[in-house]
Amino acid sequence: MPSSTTPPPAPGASEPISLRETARRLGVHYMTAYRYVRTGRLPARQVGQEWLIDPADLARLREPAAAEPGRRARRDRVPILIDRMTAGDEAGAWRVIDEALTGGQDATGVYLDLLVPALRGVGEAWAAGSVSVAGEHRASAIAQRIIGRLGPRFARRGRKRGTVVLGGPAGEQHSLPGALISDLLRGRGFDVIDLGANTPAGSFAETAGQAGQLVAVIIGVTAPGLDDSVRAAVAALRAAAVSAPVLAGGAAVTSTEHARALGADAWTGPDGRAALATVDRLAGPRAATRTTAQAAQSATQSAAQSAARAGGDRPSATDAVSGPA
Ligand code: B12
Repeated sequence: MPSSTTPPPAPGASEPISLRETARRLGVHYMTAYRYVRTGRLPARQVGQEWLIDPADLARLREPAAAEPGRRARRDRVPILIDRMTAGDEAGAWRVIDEALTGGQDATGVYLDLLVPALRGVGEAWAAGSVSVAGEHRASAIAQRIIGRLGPRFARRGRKRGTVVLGGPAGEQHSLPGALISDLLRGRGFDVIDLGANTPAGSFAETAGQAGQLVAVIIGVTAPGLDDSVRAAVAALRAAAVSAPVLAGGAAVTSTEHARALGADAWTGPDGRAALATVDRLAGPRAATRTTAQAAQSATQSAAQSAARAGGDRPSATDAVSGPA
């Protein structure tokens, strides 16, 4: 046994090192090194009370900062958030969000440029088998908590621009996309009634029928194979003589043509920003005096512009404006 005055032997080059040794090697305060670990920036495993770090990870931690400081750090948050969410580390996941907010990203940016890509990343990892079903569920639960904490930031005072009713149709289990879109719409001054996932067709009609100053009903579908369910919701809205435009959106509705084939008046467009632009157009100054068909035509143009801007494998603008309103 070494005496208490003898310094501990230096660990071998590849042996795991303590947090204190990590801080010393990085030239940072112990608490800074601890924050790197808690935010997932530095991989570590906990043995009893102690964190152990692979020295090779210190080099990886230094490299990105040296290469491209600002931009790199922001893009690097998505994989860190995926890592924290799938590990079930709510505090660590929140720290990533908090860093983004204190770094100047607004709540809309946090949703669309951090949380949405992270959720998609979780899905890819699950599909590739590198994250288990349990990991995906842990990540979903943490996403729900993050949305709960960020939601109040979207509250707007003053006169509302009208009401949007949205939800997932019967059979749809994904509620997070609708919760995100709801907050974003609230942030633009709308009252939003989010019916959540798995909404019976008749409940869309009942809610829309009771809503004051209804701007639009959005049926959001993420899971594939639910076209009939969307058709049933649209049919119930028509049967109840709801006069506001019915939009179909979400990852499983891919074009204006698709939305119309489901009976909807228009498509939200391919992503969250497009959906906001589409609803904004509907609620424009002349919205109150327009017919459903005119409003839907306007929404279609907005979706087309957004699809064209999104580019890549998104549907083309021609696709989005084809066919009569
Ligand atoms: C979390 C999750 C779940 C959770 C949902 C928890 C919850 N409370 O929401 C659970 C575990 C329940 C789940 C279940 C399933 N899931 Co899932 N899930 C996901 C995951 C990882 C994240 C979903 C999410 O919130 N995304 C973030 C949102 C905001 O992104 P987004 O969908 O792209 O939304 C944008 C657009 O849709 C757009 N938008 C435009 N207008 C509008 C309007 C509205 C109203 C909305 C909502 C959106 C919208 O704006 C959004 C923001 O830009 C995705 C991965 C992914 N790529 O998204 C898989 C994913 C969607 N799931 C998938 C699958 C296969 C399933 C299951 C069928 C699995 C199974 N075998 O049981 C079931 C579905 C059952 C059902 N019938 O619904 C696949 C779908 C593949 C496909 N397209 O064919 C995905 C893509 C995973 C994958 N890579 O394969 N899932």
